[in-house]
Amino acid sequence: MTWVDDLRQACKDRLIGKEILSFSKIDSTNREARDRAKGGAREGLVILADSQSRGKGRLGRSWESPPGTNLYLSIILRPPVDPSDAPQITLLAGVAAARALSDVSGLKCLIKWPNDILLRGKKLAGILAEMEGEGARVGFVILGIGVNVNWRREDFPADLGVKATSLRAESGREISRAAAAAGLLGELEKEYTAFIREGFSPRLKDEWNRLSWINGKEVTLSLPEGEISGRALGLDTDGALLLLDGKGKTRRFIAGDVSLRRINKDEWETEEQG
Ligand code: BT5
Repeated sequence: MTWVDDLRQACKDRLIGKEILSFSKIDSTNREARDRAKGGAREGLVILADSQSRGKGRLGRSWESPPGTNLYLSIILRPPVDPSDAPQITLLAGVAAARALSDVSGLKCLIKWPNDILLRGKKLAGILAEMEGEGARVGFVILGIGVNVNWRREDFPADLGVKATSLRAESGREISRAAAAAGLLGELEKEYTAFIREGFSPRLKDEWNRLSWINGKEVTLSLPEGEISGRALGLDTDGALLLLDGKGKTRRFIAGDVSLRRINKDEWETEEQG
């Protein structure tokens, strides 16, 4: 993959992407990154693949990963934070991805809590952050991101047709994978280093709320004990999602515990039951 050399050039002086391992085919970049992290690989290592045979989503779901067209990458992070703060990594990655993908395409990409990037209401990218604890500390986080870049609509599997999209399908033009990946890793570097310095800052919270697709919408969350519906109010100061329930009570939810199941009855269900 020659475009990976351009990406390496763009990332050579950064923490994230200083070293990039590229595979033409792999089962899952998250699996590979996890194995390498366990073996002591340094923070910032990026595992990239042209295609995946077992790309992972959350809760045992899968990620469609055809060759020659999209981005599939995983980053090893070693944040010095409590495990309870690890879900904030997904939130900062959402901000970074929405901004980078908007910049490279000129189209407005938004975040659907907790881990999707949407373009015109359809899923453009997904984030999968997997944490490994070391006692009371985070040992490492594998931050995996899949982005549909040049995937043609006619090549989407039938079941994704109505709910997924790609940068090319929406912009009508080919987008450089090197440019998309360099922008994405660059924004992640900015947000991650700020997070290490400042924690989950008011600036990051405000930025997330500005890029949120669900704020103000009626949503249904799937919890282990059942479903709860209400109006999404946006993130709280610590990154919890605030939901105004039917009784007028504001409730808080942490990404990672729950998934968003429905946005209004007339819109497509955004997630299958896990
Ligand atoms: C996610 O899961 O959205 C996280 C996806 C993370 C994928 C990256 S690729 C690089 C790295 N290595 C991995 O092995 N994984 C990460 P979730 O919220 O569970 O969404 C999964 C659902 O999205 C599926 O059940 C489908 O409905 C849908 N889906 C699958 N493939 C898709 C695609 N390419 N584009 C849009 N939607 C897709």
